[in-house]
Amino acid sequence: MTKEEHIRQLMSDPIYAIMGNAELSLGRSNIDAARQLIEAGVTIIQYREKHKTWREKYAEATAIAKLCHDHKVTFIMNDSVDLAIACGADGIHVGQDDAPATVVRRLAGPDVVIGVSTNTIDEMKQALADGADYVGFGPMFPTASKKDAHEVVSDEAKHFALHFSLPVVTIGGISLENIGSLYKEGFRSFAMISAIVGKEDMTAAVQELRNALKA
Ligand code: TZP
Ligand code: MG
Repeated sequence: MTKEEHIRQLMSDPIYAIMGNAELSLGRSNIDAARQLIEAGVTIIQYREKHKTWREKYAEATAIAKLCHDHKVTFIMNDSVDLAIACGADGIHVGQDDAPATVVRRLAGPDVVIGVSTNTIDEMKQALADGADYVGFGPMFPTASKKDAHEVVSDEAKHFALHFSLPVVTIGGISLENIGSLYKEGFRSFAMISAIVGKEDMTAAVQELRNALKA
């Protein structure tokens, strides 16, 4: 798939699953989690593993990238540009403390999707100026999945995000109970850890989230 096709997928499928870190995934292996996510019909998967060695992540991410490519699933690597390039990821997602999108672009080339985590209006503007393809925006709600998460986004930032020129992927504390409220506010893309890989039956979890968006 081309970069444009991946971005289209990101804009048309509201569900963006983040996996990695077994303790957030009921102890599943990352390969099992990826396989189950693909079976559940997820089309955007981010690999976010904060504990393993580079070699371990490389081996795992290479296998998951292949699974994703075989199923036309967009595979995004969190944090690490070198891992993303090495395993053939479709995209790279960087935070405010990681390499800026300008540098990621220089290293990874024109064909990779770049996402940047943002919490404020200034961070969204900077991501756009730096050449990001989409922004992660949050936390929308309090979350236990990220120890150093920022405060929940302001109403002003939400308003800005709803009119922003880049695709906005909301994140942070999104659940079956509150995803509908974000949809009603106008948000169309939702990245989740606990509401998907934190559930025993991920197929049911994804289906319920999709149903909640239709309701
Ligand atoms: N970035 C901002 S909040 C967050 C990340 C990675 C955690 C999201 O996890 P959950 O379980 O969906 O709240
Ligand atoms: Mg990061």
